[in-house]
Amino acid sequence: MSDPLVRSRRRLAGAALSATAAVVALGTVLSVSTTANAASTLGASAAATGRYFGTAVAAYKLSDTVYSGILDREFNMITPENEMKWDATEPSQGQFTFTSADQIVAHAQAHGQRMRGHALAWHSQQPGWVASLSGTALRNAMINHITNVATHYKGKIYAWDVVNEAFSDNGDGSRRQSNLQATGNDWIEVAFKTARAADPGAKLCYNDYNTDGVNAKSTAVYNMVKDFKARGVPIDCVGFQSHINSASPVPSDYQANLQRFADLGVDVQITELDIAGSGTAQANTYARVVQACLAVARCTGITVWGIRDSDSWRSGDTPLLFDNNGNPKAAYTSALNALNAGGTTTPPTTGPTTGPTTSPPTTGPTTPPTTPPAQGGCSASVSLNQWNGGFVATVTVTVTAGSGAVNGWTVGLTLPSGAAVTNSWNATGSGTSGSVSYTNVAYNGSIAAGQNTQFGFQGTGTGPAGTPSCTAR
Ligand code: 9MR
Repeated sequence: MSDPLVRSRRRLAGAALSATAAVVALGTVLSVSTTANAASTLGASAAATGRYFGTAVAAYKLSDTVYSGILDREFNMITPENEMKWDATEPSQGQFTFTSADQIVAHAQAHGQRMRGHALAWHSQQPGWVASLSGTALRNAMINHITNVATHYKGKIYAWDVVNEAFSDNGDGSRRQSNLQATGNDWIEVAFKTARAADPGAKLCYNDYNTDGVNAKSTAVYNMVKDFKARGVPIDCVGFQSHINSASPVPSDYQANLQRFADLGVDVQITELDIAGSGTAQANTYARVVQACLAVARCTGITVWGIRDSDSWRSGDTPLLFDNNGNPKAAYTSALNALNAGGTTTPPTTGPTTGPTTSPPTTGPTTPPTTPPAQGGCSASVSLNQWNGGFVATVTVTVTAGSGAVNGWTVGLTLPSGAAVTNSWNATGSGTSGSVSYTNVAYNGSIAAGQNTQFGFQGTGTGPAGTPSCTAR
């Protein structure tokens, strides 16, 4: 008798009643079961809105199967917790060790995870030898460090924390006093330009803590980013560490702060998230942070600073998403639900958004030289990263196979008119324009037959063209 519309309304009413009963009976479980097509891992759920979900990783834990099991199931971005820092990668000047960091990169590549490089220039975790340097020597050491590390990982890094924690907590927006700052206020932009030259495909980020809300420190960073964008200094992203505890709660203007940076034309990311606490309070705070990122279109991802509570640098705060046994906590479910609830879809992932106005041509060979041996048993070739207004030249000096070892070398190059060298590394330079030459330093003069070494220099204008000369001793 009743018409189909009424029958249908009754069915809907009945369904609504059962759903209400389910809410009462199931409580919070309902939010999981009613989310259509909900992804079941953090990484997959973040990917549904074009974002990533990452974690800090320690290389020595990769052999722990509970650890790597969670890592590979849940996370699609990795930040090495310590392995890419200056003390780890250049323990002695000019001697680079990448073993542990390479292990993490290999793991990421084998499991489809992307990498955030951390950190090229930082006042902390510097190797001991850096403490004895200052002025130009320190500036050149920093440039050499960035060039070598970023070159080693060229093409393998989604984003680099180029400079970490360079602003003070004084409340006056000043720079942090550090040995790097003492080399001149331009050290940060030099670091970014150097990183861009070494790996033009990586996004270049500034990363800091206590910048999560609008305050004097974050405003100082904001002004720096604005200035960089105005002057064409390459910067693509800003990282907000977000180490949250009772002394440092989530600011009320967290989302607004992310948004004001995004409005400058950079991506923003939550880079070292951990939230002290437990239970519902902790779970709710995780949801709040996730929601803030999802509400900002250019917030492209979230990284937590470790996997299990026991992996945390602040393990006493139990600040992470998994307990010591690797079981997901309420905070995990809450973060996942918040991700599954969706948000503003981020723009498609692209490469760096600023930088050279013309793509840097690779004018030199990237492989060992193919030039004929020059007099004295060595040859040299240049790999050039050129951008609008500047360049970094990486020179490979190769001792001719079968010619016997050499104990020293000098390479000569010619710079075009208007070009000038600003600094160099792993060699002693003579001249800054026109004809310039570079001679080995103490640790790279002796080279066996068939072996090679590299040095580099940076300058303004157009880099050298043609084949350099090489004289061996
Ligand atoms: O988690 C890192 C810990 O293992 C190191 O001992 C510590 C040393 O400085 O650095 C920790 O990571 C820091 C990160 O690199 C930068 N932001 C603050 C992090 C916590 O101190």
